[in-house]
Amino acid sequence: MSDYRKAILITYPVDQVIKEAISLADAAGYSIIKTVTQRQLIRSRFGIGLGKAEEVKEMVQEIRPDVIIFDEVLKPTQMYNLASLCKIEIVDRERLILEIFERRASTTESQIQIKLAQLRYDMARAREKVRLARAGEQPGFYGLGKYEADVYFLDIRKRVAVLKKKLGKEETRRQLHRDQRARAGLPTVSLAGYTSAGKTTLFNTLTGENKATHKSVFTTLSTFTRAINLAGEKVLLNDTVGFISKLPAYMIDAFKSTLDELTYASLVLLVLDISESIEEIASKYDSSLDVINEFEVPGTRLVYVLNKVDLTTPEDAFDKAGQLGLLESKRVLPVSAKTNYNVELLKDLVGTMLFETEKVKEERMEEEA
Ligand SMILES: Nc1nc2c(ncn2[C@@H]2O[C@H](COP(=O)(O)OP(=O)(O)OP(=O)(O)O)[C@@H](O)[C@H]2O)c(=O)[nH]1
Ligand SMILES: [Mg+2]
Repeated sequence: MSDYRKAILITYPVDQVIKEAISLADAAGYSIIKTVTQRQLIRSRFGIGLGKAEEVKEMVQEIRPDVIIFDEVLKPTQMYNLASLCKIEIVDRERLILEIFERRASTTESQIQIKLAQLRYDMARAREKVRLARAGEQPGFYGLGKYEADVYFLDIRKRVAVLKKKLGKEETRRQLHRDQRARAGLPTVSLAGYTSAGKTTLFNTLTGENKATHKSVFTTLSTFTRAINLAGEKVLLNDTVGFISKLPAYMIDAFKSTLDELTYASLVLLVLDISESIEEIASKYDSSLDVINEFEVPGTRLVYVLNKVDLTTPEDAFDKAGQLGLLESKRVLPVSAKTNYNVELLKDLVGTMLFETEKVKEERMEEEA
């Protein structure tokens, strides 16, 4: 595809990591023409070691890519150092994810969230430039003096405040919906999990919807809710934004209002792509737990959906779930959102859990009354 920009990728020497970085790059419109790996990407000066950085510099001169993609979140100084050495633009993992979100954001809320995340990203880098300029390590701030730099910060701060206010309004709107649902007494089930685990495919299977699904990362960037029937009762089902590893906390923050649904959900279906290697599954599971913990979802409200079992076997799925220590919970089910395997069973499980816990709650309330 001709509108793809050419990139050199710097990443870790681990197959799954390389694969993910390439698919992130692809989703942001870059094609990788060369991959450089190193075991350590968080060294202080350039992220990579000096020798490796020199190698990359030569490579850049030789193959003339448009950018270097660096598969870690770089500090502004590291990014500046590497860019100056190689004389090329650096897109770190954070920037890359922002670029994908920017391309995909379609709802007002997600657009505001992206804009906010971008301003924070720019602000951190501008601060660093000012610091370097003051330390005499870098000439002026975009050729501007201290006064102009202050004006620039003030301007960003104002824009952040305006966006936050807008986002607040969206949150209020969402909260109103939530209150209405709560008043209607409808339990909510949220689908959560790493990007591409198959959340939306399962959402479509359960609701009969036709929301976009794709093999590419971050297909879904906003939450949808639909009502379904479980055990003869009406239940609301939520699809959410996918998770990814190595994300700075403020990115989770930017999506907090969307992911807030997790806090309010009666149950969270944690969707795992069980067809992947155990290492891959384990690392994605860890990243997912990090996010889920941010939203204070207790373990007892989690159901583990071992999705894409059509690409492997139920035995293999249970074996992997066992290695993750999930079997004791008894809330584990291999399913295929694609072939519908065990989807009815999943509905039964969720229905039982919801309405049994509801019953237990009612009984407890009656006891207390
Ligand atoms: N073989 C197989 N493929 C599946 C299954 N479920 C989903 N997929 C595929 O996995 C890819 C990702 O599916 P999505 O439903 O878009 O994943 P998601 O979790 O919503 O991803 P994000 O929205 O990016 O967070 C798509 O290509 C789906 O067709 C399954 O049960 N079996
Ligand atoms: Mg999705």
